[in-house]
Amino acid sequence: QEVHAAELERTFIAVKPDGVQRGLISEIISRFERKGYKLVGIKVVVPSKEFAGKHYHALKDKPFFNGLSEFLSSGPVVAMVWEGEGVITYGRKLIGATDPQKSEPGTIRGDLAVVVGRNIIHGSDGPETAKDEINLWFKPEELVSFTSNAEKWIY
Ligand code: RTP
Repeated sequence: QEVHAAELERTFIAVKPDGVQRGLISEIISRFERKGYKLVGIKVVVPSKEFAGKHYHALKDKPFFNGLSEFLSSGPVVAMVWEGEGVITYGRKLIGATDPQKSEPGTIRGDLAVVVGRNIIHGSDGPETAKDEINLWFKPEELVSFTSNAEKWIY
């Protein structure tokens, strides 16, 4: 079956400051990479609180919004775009439930985090948010499109 890179779905994934400080960047990248997803954009940034607020704009009425925006801007974040069939929904599965107390073992949060305020990773929750978040964090020229040799063995 022919699958062209340009047609594949993309999602925004971020290792939050707690994941970076705990040395979990490579562990997280590894889980997405081994699954068969393709990294098409990556950078390390310290977002401003205003930028973090934009990222979490859908949660602006939540009581934890201020603390959450402050936390996301408290240190380096690894911002990434991953590509592949079903990557938005399956990426959320790899990540696990929002509250690590409820995430299954085997998921990133289930294996590596304990409380909801320090759940180490973010992943877009649908096609619209994926598009918005990718546009917020990345310029088009910061993303690549390529066909890897492994692809014919994955699809
Ligand atoms: P994310 O956006 O980070 O992938 O998380 P999510 O979709 O699984 O969860 P969402 O409801 O969108 O919440 C975003 C982030 O807010 C923090 N949070 N804190 N009760 C709390 O203190 C609380 N609830 C949510 C978490 O860091 C969550 O990932």
